[in-house]
Amino acid sequence: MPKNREIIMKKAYDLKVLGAKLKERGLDLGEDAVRILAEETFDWVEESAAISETPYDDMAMIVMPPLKKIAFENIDKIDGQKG
Ligand SMILES: [Ca+2]
Repeated sequence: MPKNREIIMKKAYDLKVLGAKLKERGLDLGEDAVRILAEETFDWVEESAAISETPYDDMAMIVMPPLKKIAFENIDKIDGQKG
């Protein structure tokens, strides 16, 4: 599936835009699927940073807690219900 360049993001880290882009490419993910994807991706990045030789990803870990907080708050809004 080709990438859709028509969907424009106007608000930073807008998951609705990401969801729309993924749906256009054949991945129609609900809140639970997005949460699992985010949890595993964050874990994968953190585990990689811990064992990699470059110090740059270790520095990036400083922003992980607030980034994860923002991400999971937004993911919780996907189905329009709390939790
Ligand atoms: Ca929710």
